[in-house]
Amino acid sequence: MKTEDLSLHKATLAIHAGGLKKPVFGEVSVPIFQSSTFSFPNAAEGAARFAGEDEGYIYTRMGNPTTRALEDCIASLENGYAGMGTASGMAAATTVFLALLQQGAHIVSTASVYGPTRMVLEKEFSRYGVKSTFVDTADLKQIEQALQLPDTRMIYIETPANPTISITDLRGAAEIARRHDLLLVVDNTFASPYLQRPFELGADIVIHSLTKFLNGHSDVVGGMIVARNEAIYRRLRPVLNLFGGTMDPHQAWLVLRGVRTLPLRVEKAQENAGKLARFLSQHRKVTWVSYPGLPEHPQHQIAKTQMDGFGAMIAFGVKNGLEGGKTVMNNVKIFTLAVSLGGVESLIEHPASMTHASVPRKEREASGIGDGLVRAAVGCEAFEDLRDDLDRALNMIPE
Ligand code: LCS
Repeated sequence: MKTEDLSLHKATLAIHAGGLKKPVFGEVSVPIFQSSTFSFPNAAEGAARFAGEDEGYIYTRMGNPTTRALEDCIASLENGYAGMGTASGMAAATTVFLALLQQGAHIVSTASVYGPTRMVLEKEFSRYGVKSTFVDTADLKQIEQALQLPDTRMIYIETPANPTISITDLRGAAEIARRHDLLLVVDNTFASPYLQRPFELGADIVIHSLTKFLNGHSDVVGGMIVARNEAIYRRLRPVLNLFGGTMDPHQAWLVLRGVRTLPLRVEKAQENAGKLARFLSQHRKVTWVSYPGLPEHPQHQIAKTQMDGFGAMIAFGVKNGLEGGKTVMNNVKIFTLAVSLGGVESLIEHPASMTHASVPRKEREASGIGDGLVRAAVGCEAFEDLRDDLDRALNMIPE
């Protein structure tokens, strides 16, 4: 499926990967093939496409040229075999669970994952007999201890994790998965393939919420599953097509447009984030900062070896806990108080009452998501303006 020259730099592939195999008019941008169905030149050809003997398109839920261009692009950036566009990041995660976990199966996952990823396993997949255990996967021993062999079939890691920004050693997790014949699935949303490529570290499946850095403009919801090899792809694709959580071509086109500037946006946003993390760690109203680029981050060394940069997400605590956090969120003017991340604009939010409110308090606190945690998704504005904005809002916290 891969047709790209993978020896090229990711910054080049982000711009060039995933064109049409046969341009129609020599167009430079991939067109939007806004067609639900595709005609067959004759009945034999229609039958051949359904039999999988001919690669031509049939029906957009089963494949579309614009969506395919994005799938090829992300698969190239990840060094994977093939991508599968999904309606959202949640559709990517749930398709992987649907396809690969049967009744009685058990999954071990990062405690600090995106709240709905945890909830869909604990509340929904549990109704079908799928068991799940959430541990601090930054500590590899906890993964090993949580295994319920032979029922455990999958290790599902989010790194950097949402919202604690803790880092899991992917090579170590892959070693555990290989030793016990388990699948390693990595949610690579926070890093993006520009900063981290889990297949190179031993993962079997990578998923993304494209809504974030890959699209980058806070105007699309979408997801992607990338398979390491053909065998895994063949287990996933029919399930995605049958359950129907597939991507629309217009959605794919917008994300493809966003991906073309991924390297520029990520470089700028993480430069801002690195400077802001240092600024916050010295601010007298800030009690702690979690950013993998800071030497005091507990997994700083692992982040250095498995990532090409430290990303643009920061978690921090302020004096007066939640009340202090509310003062900051209600008084910023350039940061926008909103969930999501990875857009060119900087956002700020409170996970315990927003993105992770669906996780019961006890589990939330055990996962390191205290009421005082504020999450900043740093964008591409001028650093000085972001710094002054946070400084002014922080200084409004009473002594
Ligand atoms: N994985 C991660 C790491 C995420 O952060 C999100 C969404 C998803 C998967 C789900 O993707 P979606 O279906 O929304 O495209 N994270 C969000 C967040 O932190 N704030 O708002 C959404």
